[in-house]
Amino acid sequence: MTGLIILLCVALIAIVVVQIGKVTELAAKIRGEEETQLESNNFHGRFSMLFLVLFLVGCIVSAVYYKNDMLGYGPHEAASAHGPDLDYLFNLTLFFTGIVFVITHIALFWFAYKYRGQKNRKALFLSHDNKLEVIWTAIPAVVMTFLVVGGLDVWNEVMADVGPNEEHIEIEATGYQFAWSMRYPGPDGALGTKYFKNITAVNSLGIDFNDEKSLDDVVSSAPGEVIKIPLGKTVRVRITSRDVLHNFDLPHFRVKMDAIPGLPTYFVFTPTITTEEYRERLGSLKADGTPKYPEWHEPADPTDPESKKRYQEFQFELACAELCGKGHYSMRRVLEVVSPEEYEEWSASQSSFYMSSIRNTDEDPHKGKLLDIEIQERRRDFNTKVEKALKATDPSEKIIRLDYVTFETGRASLTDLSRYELNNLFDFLNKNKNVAVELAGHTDNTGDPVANLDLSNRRSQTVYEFLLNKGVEAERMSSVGYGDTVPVADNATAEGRQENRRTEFKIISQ
Ligand SMILES: [Cu+2]
Repeated sequence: MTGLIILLCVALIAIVVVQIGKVTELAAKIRGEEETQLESNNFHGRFSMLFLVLFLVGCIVSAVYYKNDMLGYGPHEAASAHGPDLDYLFNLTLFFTGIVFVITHIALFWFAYKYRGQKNRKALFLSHDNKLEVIWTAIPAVVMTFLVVGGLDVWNEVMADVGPNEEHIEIEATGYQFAWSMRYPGPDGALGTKYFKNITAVNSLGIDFNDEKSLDDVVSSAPGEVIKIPLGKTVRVRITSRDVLHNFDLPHFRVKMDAIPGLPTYFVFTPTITTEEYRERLGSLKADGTPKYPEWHEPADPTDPESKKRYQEFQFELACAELCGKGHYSMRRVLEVVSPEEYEEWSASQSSFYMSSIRNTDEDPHKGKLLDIEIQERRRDFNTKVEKALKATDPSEKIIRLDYVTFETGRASLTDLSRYELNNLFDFLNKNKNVAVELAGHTDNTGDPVANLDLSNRRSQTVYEFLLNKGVEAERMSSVGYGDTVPVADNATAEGRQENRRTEFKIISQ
């Protein structure tokens, strides 16, 4: 209905314009061409003055009206250390170009009005004027020099890389169609190397796992995952792309850099405000208790007046600022600035990409070997368990399962990796000279019970001999095979049987 009315209005206006044209033509014929022309000149001259006023007022009013929505104004002060410098440069440029903008527009329309065609007015042909040439070359030259030198100064500061010993956090952003893959350095604080030929379906970044630094790197690729960075710490982002040109854009931090396939770029910045503080700024109140920025106090969900307010739901975002394909929009990621303590806590809770997706798969170059970190972690676990057992009073709590002691199937010979756990046991016995232990072998219930008993006996004996050879006194140890007589889980399931095949030791005296 509305569409029809609009269409009718447009048609009517068109008819009116045509009719006015016809009337003017007729009037011109009656009154003579020249007079009509002069009248038309006067009309257009005045009209251009009116347009000038409306246009300039419109420009200024809209700039003031939308001020709080623009980066650098109202609540949108820069959220990074270098941001204010860039904003200042923008304002400085806006100041000079603003002056030129206003002057040229006034001159343009004023001239159109002042020198409109009039009776007896002759055109002035000004072919050359040295003074004018000098003026309009010199003034822009001086202003431009000022802007360019100031701009270079800011550029050098903003684009400076971190110093060789400067404390910083380095993260990596890899753009691809259509998402960002973020990589964090993990506890060692260093990102591992990567190489495009290593890219596989699982290892989509091509990380080189022969580089020790890669093993603890954390990868966050899911678009819904929040990117966290700590407040007040220098962050260096290594920016790369896997396919086409993308652009790493954090508008609130005034960070923007191309992600180019084959050419790593970077951006260094320091966040100066947390997400929570930025929300408070957006939701701040005036002295009289009314909102400073009312639009941020509207409900975040327009259909639900009870929903949280917009400022409470505010998030910094990472966007791709390069039109990189039809899924371009889906490259948005949320970025959260948190306190350094919260960042540390979050960082420690992340599991490394290598450990969760690569370890012991066919892509793992360290498959079948124990890594130093694993050896240390197992040692820590073992020590915690024995300490607990030493303190325990209940005899059942004095039994410790040797999780990583395993044997060749159906045989009593130790697998190669078992020695690490047995070394832990040896160190424990060596340190606690009063401790005496019983070494026990257990099997599941598959096969002949007599054979199981024999196998468990031989296996516990192997452990006994291993420790004896290392120098533990024979009188502090005994070895027993329990066969399938002491199950700890249900033998009906594969997992249960796996649980039941085990080697344990029990602290007899201490
Ligand atoms: Cu993109």
